[in-house]
Amino acid sequence: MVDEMIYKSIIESFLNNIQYRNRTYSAYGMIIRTSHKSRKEVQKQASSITVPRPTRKSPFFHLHLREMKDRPIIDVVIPAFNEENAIGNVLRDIPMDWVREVVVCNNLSTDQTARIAAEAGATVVDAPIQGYGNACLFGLAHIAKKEQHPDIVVFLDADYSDHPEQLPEVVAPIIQENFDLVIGSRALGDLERGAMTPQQIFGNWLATNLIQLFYGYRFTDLGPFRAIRYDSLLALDMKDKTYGWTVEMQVKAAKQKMKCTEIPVNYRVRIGFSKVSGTIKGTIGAGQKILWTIFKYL
Ligand SMILES: Nc1nc2c(ncn2[C@@H]2O[C@H](COP(=O)(O)OP(=O)(O)OP(=O)(O)O)[C@@H](O)[C@H]2O)c(=O)[nH]1
Ligand SMILES: [Mg+2]
Repeated sequence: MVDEMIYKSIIESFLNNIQYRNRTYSAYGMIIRTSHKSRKEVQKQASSITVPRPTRKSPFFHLHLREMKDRPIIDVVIPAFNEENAIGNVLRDIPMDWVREVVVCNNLSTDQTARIAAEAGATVVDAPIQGYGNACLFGLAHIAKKEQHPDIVVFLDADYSDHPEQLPEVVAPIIQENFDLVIGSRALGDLERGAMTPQQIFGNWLATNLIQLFYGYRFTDLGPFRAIRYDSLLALDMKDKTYGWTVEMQVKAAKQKMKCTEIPVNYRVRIGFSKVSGTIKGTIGAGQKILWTIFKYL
């Protein structure tokens, strides 16, 4: 009987999670340090921010940003492995008036990814070791060398699944409400049919519920599109070299009691060939890594 009730509540919770919108988080009845807002609220908040309209050529670019309140320096990190058909679209859609530098972390691509990214104005950093986390670490090493560190780092994927034009919405809670970490949640936004596999949806549900259970933080996704204050990112001391990267960030942020939130982001079917979620090996490998990472930091 008890088993049946537990089973029912797990199924209900899972179904709640795949309804993707307007969910009542009080249903989970756990500590909710993450806060969720409706898309309208988020868009309104983002549109009310005064953002820099700098020309990147200006020698006083940083000075302007520093001097003016609410004008943070934002750098974007994009891990990319053989994304020649997608990377140009991603770079085109990033609202560059919000961003100082876009760092494409080219992870041993054998196609034209690096050339296309450079031609589109991004800084291309070569990550000579395969792995999502590795690519991000190389991108961050490049940023760390800069004289002027950013205030915020935004991560997003190179396969054009994310909607880069939502960047202002993703950074808004950091700028306006002093959050440390903002996760772009695909579970709260519009998900194009087929953009995520059922295994991915289930994996995210499981991982976020385990984080809630063990760390007391309520997330709904481990999505790649996210923003974090640079000093908070340094405090996390990120280590993961593969697909534990996103979950490591969330688990460590929860452990350090950082101020975290989520905003709804849209997600579409990727351009190009699936490398992780579309393959059995990739799905099992990423799943294992994610679960292992959750338990590792307990
Ligand atoms: N698979 C893989 N992706 C990498 C690597 N380095 C960087 N990436 C990039 O990391 C991002 C996420 O990888 P994806 O292959 O899109 O993973 P996914 O979104 O889980 O699954 P699919 O989009 O279905 O393949 C993409 O921008 C990749 O180009 C790497 O070593 N392996
Ligand atoms: Mg992808």
